[in-house]
Amino acid sequence: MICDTGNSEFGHDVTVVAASRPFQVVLDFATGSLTPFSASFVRSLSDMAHAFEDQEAVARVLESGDDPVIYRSNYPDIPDEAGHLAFLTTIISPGTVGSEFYMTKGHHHCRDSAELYMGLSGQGIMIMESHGGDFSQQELVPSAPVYVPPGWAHRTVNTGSAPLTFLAAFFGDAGHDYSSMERKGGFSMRVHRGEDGPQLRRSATRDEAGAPL
Ligand code: M6P
Ligand code: ZN
Repeated sequence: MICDTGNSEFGHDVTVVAASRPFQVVLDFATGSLTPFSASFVRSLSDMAHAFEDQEAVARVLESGDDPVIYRSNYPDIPDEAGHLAFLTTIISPGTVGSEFYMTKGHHHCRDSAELYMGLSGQGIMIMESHGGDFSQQELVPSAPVYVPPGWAHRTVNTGSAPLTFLAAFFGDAGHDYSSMERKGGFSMRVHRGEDGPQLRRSATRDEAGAPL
């Protein structure tokens, strides 16, 4: 369920399975595939160009005729209703736009509610920001699930040289709200490739206190 306009990936019909009876999927930790009951969607750079800070770098890539896949997600058809537990796998490609690592768009939930992330392969960082502007980061690696409390926007960043795959589970009626963070100018911090590894840098759209400029 999307409570924004302009994000239809979760809106299209998926007829692979109705979760009214117990079912099981086979999860491949290396590739993130969920079989046999899943549909998938892909987000390429052109689908989320504004998420990246360096707009000149975005333009250079797109004008060269390239439109790299930033991430893809696989999901079974679970109703977007209270009481259900939706889950997906997401695979973020390795790479950067300018110096900023490939990442998800990042969202709040329309109904503030928690989410659990479990790294499957690769390595990354989750950045999280509350409605009030508190910031938190956690590594996302296999064997160390990350709990995102209600009211915290969340974005996942691939800081490694291999694909980052993870599983996320959230309430069926949570919904995806992208525009709240966009209205603030995006997340207050961004993850860049630094000389000694991943480096967290304040977003150019935010002042020292994290307020939108
Ligand atoms: C995780 C979950 C999904 C989300 C996906 C991509 O798998 O949180 O709900 O859609 O990551 O994140 P986003 O939609 O913010 O780009
Ligand atoms: Zn979420």
